[in-house]
Amino acid sequence: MSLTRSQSKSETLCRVFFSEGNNDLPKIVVNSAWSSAEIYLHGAHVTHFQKKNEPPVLWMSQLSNFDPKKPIRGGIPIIFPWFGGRKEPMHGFARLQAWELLEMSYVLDGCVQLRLGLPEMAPSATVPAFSAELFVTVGKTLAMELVITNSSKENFVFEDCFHSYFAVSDISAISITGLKGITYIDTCDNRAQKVESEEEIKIAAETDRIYLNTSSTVEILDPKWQRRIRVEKSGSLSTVVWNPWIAKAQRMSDFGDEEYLQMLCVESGNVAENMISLPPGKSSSLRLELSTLGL
Ligand code: TA6
Repeated sequence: MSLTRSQSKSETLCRVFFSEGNNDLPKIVVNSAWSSAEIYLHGAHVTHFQKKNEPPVLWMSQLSNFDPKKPIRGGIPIIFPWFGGRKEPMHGFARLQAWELLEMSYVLDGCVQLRLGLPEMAPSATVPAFSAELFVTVGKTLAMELVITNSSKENFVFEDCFHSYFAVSDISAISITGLKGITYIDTCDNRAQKVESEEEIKIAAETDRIYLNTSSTVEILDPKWQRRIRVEKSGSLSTVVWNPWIAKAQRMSDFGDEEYLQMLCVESGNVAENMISLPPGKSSSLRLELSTLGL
């Protein structure tokens, strides 16, 4: 196969290889000119993204399971076709399935794009025939796109979400911007609906908020690490902000008791009132791009 000059240049700037990850689960390792990333086929789960000479962007629990029947704790779980625990399994089945690598391509300026597919599943009473593909582009930023196609003859109502876990220096030192004035469901207060009043949100207790009807870019300001993590999205109307704090962290077996101090979830999707109703033959696209900047 002859490579174009730019492609061969991209190939020299970026290396992709397969390896046996934790518990011998297959993973793909990407080393670009600017960053590194790891993606497990289990759940098409991005478990690592880090810019050179910077702290990791994504957080992983030291106690995470790597069991084909359990979700990985940390990174970016793919939540589909439902969010939350109203049905089993919690947060849907997509993050528990073995996805397949369908394509790998070098895109310009030394980035690489992976296309992964969720193997076809038999339709059920609640989930009609669909296809799901995930695109992951690794370079100066981490870009992801979840494309769901309704291949049935009926409406497909579902929720989708990139449940991103971010690494922070110290939960008490960071703040979150971009959500002022947005209505949210406070799941720590009987799902009361409230309006965000803070320009810079601080975390000082268990926090579990579903912000609705917002396509805003969110930033996590981290003064101790002198950086901002920018969470840009499209095709998403919901943003979830979650930190389990002390008691909930202690209740989770795959989450260290002290780990809440160095993580924060800012999740990008379409959940609750923002769930998607996809007509037959149509596709939806949920996009996320993560970047880091100085403070
Ligand atoms: O996104 C917030 C949330 O729904 C929390 O309520 C908490 O349950 C979290 O997701 C983690 O869910 P998981 O199933 O990954 O333990």
